[in-house]
Amino acid sequence: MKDCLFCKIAAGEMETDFVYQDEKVVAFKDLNPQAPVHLLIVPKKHISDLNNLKSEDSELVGHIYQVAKKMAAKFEIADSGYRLVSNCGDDGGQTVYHIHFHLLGGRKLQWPPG
Ligand code: DGP
Repeated sequence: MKDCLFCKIAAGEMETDFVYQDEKVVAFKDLNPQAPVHLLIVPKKHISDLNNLKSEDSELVGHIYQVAKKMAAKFEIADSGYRLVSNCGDDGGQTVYHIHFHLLGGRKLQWPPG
């Protein structure tokens, strides 16, 4: 989608160091990390937010979870633990309206989040 930051990143139109990519998703480090490991896992398909996820996207979301598991192992946080989170809407803290999943780890995370 034109003018979507994460569409541009996923299409390779912006200087980005991908830590993972395949035909469906890309993963890269968050610009503003909230933990020692903070990756964003982003589908190449433009879906604005969780409210706009269709049943046909279920396989894609399952794939994202598999990629998250791989990245947790790659970044050595699998054993200590980590969090996979997708913010939705204003109250949810979403700032980029292209669905994405934050993979956070490398420190003890607080619950409930602020
Ligand atoms: P959210 O607030 O849940 O929509 O998360 C958006 C995240 O995207 C936020 O943690 C900062 C990150 N971000 C925004 N712009 C860029 C960018 O250009 N590059 C990278 N690597 N991360 C970005």
